[in-house]
Amino acid sequence: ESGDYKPLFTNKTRALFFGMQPRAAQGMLDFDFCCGREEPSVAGMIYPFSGNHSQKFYWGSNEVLIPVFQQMGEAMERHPDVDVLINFASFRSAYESTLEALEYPQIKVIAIIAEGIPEHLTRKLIKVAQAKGVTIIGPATVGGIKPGCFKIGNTGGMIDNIISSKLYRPGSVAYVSRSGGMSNELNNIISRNTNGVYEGVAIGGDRYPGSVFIDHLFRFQDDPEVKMMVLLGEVGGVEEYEICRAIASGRLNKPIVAWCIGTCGSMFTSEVQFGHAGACANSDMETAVAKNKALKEAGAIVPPSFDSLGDVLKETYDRLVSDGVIVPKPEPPPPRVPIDYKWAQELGLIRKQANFISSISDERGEELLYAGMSITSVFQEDIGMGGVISLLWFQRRLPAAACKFIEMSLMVTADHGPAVSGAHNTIVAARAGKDLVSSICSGLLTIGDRFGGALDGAARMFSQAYDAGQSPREFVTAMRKQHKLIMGIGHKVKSVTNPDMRVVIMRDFVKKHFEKTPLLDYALEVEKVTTAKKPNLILNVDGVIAVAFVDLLRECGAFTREEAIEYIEMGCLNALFVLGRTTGFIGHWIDQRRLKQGLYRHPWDDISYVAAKPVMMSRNVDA
Ligand code: Q5B
Repeated sequence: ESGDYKPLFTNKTRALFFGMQPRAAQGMLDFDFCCGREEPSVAGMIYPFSGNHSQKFYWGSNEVLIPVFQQMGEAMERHPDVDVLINFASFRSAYESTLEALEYPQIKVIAIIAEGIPEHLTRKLIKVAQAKGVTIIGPATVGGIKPGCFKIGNTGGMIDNIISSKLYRPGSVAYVSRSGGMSNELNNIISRNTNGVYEGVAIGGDRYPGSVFIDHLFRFQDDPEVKMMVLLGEVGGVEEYEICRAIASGRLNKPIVAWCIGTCGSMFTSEVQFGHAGACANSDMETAVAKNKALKEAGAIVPPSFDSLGDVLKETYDRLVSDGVIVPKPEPPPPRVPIDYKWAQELGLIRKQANFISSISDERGEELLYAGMSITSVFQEDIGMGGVISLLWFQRRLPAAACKFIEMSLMVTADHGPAVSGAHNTIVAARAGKDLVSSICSGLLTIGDRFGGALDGAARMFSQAYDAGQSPREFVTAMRKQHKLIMGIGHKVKSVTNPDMRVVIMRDFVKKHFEKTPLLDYALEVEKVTTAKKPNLILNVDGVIAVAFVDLLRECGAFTREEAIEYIEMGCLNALFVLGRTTGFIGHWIDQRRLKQGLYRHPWDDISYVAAKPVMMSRNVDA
């Protein structure tokens, strides 16, 4: 054992991130907090794509600010205590950023997370790091963990995993593995069969890792707190033989439990490339079976299979306890760390009453859903805009004729020239320099009983009269007696002699494709009565759509009677005109902009100024 052993990590170790990784930073801060560290281990983040700023993180249940630096130099200067860089850069930029970090003498450890860095670049980095005495962990790794002290990035998983594997306090077992995923498995196995992990490092799966098994095993050998070691090697490479030599020479003399994974490789008839870039046996020596055999012969404790790794660990640990090498300490109570609201919710630990309730769409899953139908299916089944409206407005698929009717309603109401109220307002607003949304809103605000918004009134009036058994004539007379205009009847320019083709198109479609049309038939009879009085009192575009929609709600089979009544009472039918006519308003706004029309001022000769002249009061002389 070397007397001047200096650990890579202590409970004072501080790191800088290269890259914006708030999740990993929060994971480290949670770990720090549950280890009882005095200060967060993340000093700051280096992110070249934004200006200097700070990000908020939890420290227990309080909040702390962690600075983000644009320049690595400034981050180093501001945090001279930092000696670890955790490099989250992608495989494209990890080389440059690591090289840059190696220029700062304060940096002693660099963890490189990226997978896929070209091997020749990694080898260059290794050379520079070795010359400067810097330990590189990775590439292609999660990093490592030293319970009670320091955790690299996402190692060890979420806080519940950290707690269940007792990674908040040191044990006596140090391990080194290639795989980050398997190191988590080791955290679990070691915590169940011994007094826990002292330190664990995943060197990464590349062919040329920045530090190798033996580097870490030598450290563990020299660290007096480590009482036993675990090596989790794998198929590919010959590095495990170096460990055999170190055991044989006595350089490594603490108990080493070792296993190389990938023993199933011998079951394949040809060579297999396992998940890691380095996990491929290029010769018999590189197979997991050969390496396990050699390790056993060298004196490592090699279980018969991975399954019995835990048993072997327990046996070794128990022996060290009975030999007095390990003196178990009383188990401290597991720390309580507040967990993130979102995570707790995912785990089903908490529930919260929602302030909103919504039943038409859901964007949270893999795919956007319209009333339960995925957006992919919406297009695969080509349900069209009518189908989308049927899902979002009525939460159900409607028959094809109903969807077509909805689409036709939008088409016939899309525009009716620049002279109508809504278009006029939109144009005036556009010419006053207002933006698209404001101009459209100005147009939409004119929609009401008189202009375009007579659908709901028409649906109610006609169905009430029909349901009450009133004849068309009785209905017209009753309305007249009440001094009420019949909604859906009458037009400013269209008449019997100048028929509205939009009404004809809708009427003919509905008559042809709807199974039953009792209310439309009734309204057409009403029209006969009103047009007999005045030729412009036709069933207008609002009227025909409204009564046909009532027929749709009542007769198409997709709605119950109660639902049909509810939708009519609710007053949602004007939506068809609103949606349709928005198309035209947008057109008018674009048109005015395109035509570069200036501010509109209504001409005086088109306004009758009828203000009364002030009346001159004669003075009461007697007063
Ligand atoms: N009388 C539409 O009025 C209009 C009567 C009626 C019984 C009626 C009027 C009306 C109900 C609301 C309605 C939607 C204001 C219309 C639309 C979209 C548009 C617009 C476009 C587009 C027309 C003359 C005489 C009077 C009245 C009587 C009138 N309406 N009686 N029931 N409904 N309708 N709105 O021509 O005895 O002489 O005193 O309010 O359905 O907005 O293109 O322009 O796509 O943009 O000014 O199509 O009918 O008629 O008010 O001078 O009345 O007829 O009582 O009788 P007018 P008025 P009397 S579609």
